[in-house]
Amino acid sequence: MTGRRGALIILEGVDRAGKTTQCTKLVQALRARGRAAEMMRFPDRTTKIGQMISLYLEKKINLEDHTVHLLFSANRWELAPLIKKKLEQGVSLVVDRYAFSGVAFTSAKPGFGLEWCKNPDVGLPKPDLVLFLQLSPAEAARRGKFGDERYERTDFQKTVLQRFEQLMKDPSVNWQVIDAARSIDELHQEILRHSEAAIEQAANQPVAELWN
Ligand code: Z5A
Repeated sequence: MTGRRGALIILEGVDRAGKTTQCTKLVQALRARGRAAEMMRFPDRTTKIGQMISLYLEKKINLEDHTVHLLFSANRWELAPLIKKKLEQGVSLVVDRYAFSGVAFTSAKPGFGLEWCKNPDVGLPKPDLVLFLQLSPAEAARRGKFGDERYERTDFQKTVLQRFEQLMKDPSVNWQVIDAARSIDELHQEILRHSEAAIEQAANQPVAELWN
């Protein structure tokens, strides 16, 4: 690798925690500071696999639970070469959901263990920073009702949060828990501070493999 690489920064969190809002603001702020930065999101609904996932989330088609888990993972793998290329070109990527959502959502379904759920994503580009936007169900409810998509139900989201909490115990991942109940700007300042530190730290290291 020649030159400084970009950092892989992931935003995770429960429904309506403000991930998309913060990803957009973070990319704008990094660019304003002269850093190369781009946003990505998972699922990426623009690819063939992503279109199938989108139909599933919109409840227009049904898919067997193992199958859809593998499709979410395949959606990340199909973009993994692009992620690596951008990072090596010095572009920092700010990503709205990643493998952690994949594991948390599937393992919230009956009969799915964390380890099985993690396996398909083992070896993906490893994030340099995972920001978990923490928001209580009551506070999330104040930000509006759930939409009509699959998984947008209070009981299911509570189990998803428990699974995220299990994943956050893994010290091999650089988790930072952010109290998302504050104003958009307060949150943004904290997220920017963590991101700047991660970008500096990642600059001279090779891209590692997740859960390997
Ligand atoms: N899924 C999966 O099963 N497996 C996988 O591998 C992956 C995903 C990757 C994708 O949904 C679904 O797929 C998701 C997980 C599953 N299912 N669920 N639930 P998506 O990515 O298309 O959409 P989303 O992630 O569910 O969006 P969201 O969670 O609803 O929103 P958000 O990005 O966290 O929040 P936002 O859009 O930025 O803000 C929500 C509202 O709150 C909005 O009106 C904002 O103006 C407001 N907001 C934001 N921040 C604040 C603050 N600080 N104060 C007050 N109001 C705020």
